[in-house]
Amino acid sequence: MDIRKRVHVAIVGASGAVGETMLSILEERQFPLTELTLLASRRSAGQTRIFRGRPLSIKELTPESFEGVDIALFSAGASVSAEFAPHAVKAGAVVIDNTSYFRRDSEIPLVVPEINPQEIFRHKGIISNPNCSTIQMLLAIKPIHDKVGVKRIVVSTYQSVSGAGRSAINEMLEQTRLALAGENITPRKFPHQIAFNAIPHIDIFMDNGYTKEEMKMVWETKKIMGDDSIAVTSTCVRLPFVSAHAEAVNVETRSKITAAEVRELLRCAPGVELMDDPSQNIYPMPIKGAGRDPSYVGRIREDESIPNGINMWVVSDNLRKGAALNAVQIAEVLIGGKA
Ligand code: NAP
Ligand code: 3JM
Repeated sequence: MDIRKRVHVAIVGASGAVGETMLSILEERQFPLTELTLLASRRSAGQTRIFRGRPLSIKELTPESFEGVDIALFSAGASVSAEFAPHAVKAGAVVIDNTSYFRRDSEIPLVVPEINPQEIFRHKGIISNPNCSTIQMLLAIKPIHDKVGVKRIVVSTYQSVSGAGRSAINEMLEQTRLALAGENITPRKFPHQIAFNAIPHIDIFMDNGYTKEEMKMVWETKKIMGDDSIAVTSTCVRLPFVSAHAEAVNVETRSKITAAEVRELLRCAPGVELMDDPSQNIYPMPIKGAGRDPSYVGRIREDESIPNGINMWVVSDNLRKGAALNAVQIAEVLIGGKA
């Protein structure tokens, strides 16, 4: 791709929860476009979406969809990226991929622009966007790692249903209505009833007993931070609210840092907003994070069970910073704009 100020962008998965959020974010941030192409499966081809006040029609994704496209934002699932990202690259586009398909490939940059923007420019056609749970956690971890070194992270997530797509949101809302009416519930998207429940199972189970979502946090943390020595262990749980993920994050550091020092660091950390005043009942919650850009951090405390430890509570909108916004920020760096 030539480095130009205005570019032709394609969104693959434009009718989905992430794709529609990409559309809003490109509009909000006045992304410099020459053209916007919306792509999805045959199921939603022909539907329209409003962009900058005008209807744009969704086209069916084919191998030929990428002619003239400079940047292709993919969020239609791992198998779609596996099949179609190579066609986009062949046509000369840079792919920014929201799926897990390429994330562990050492040749492919895995980028959070506030943390490792320099990685963007070593791409060979594809740049991966990390998992939502990893992005929001690392925005809070990075300043601590730079200051005192992070040895080990123990994280438990409280993830909203929108992370599993539009059909998952609808299923949770419908199950809630059925449960309140005392009617039978048949799970479809989730392995169990999600309404009024907590499910410790996101993505598939791996041979080691962890879920793939949990392992993504382990693998992606090391790659993004460029430090294989950071130990990570994770438990990922799905909860019945629509938007934003929350995380209880325990960090063991290499040397001592106080809670006040962490607050000071995070007050001016890029992509982070401190929300930490227990005396006023102020701390992040999904209803505060939804629809907003930052990774909110609060409940910062010293872990009194070990010499060098910090506990914190991190909340961010999984469809925005966790997916669409991070991808658009990568595109902005690519074209030489703001990050
Ligand atoms: P979603 O609401 O279910 O939307 C899926 C989108 O993919 C729809 O636009 C759908 O089009 C399209 N699609 C599905 N199969 C297709 C095919 N064979 N060809 C073309 N388009 C196809 O899901 P979502 O929440 O937006 O998530 C989409 C993907 O983004 C996920 O599978 C995941 O890989 C990734 N994701 C990443 C993060 C992250 O943390 N970075 C977070 C959430 C999701 P139709 O309307 O035509 O079916
Ligand atoms: C978030 O098609 C798929 O297998 C997609 C599953 C998925 C992913 C993923 O693995 O790409 C759903 C929701 C993610 C993600 O960001 O890792």
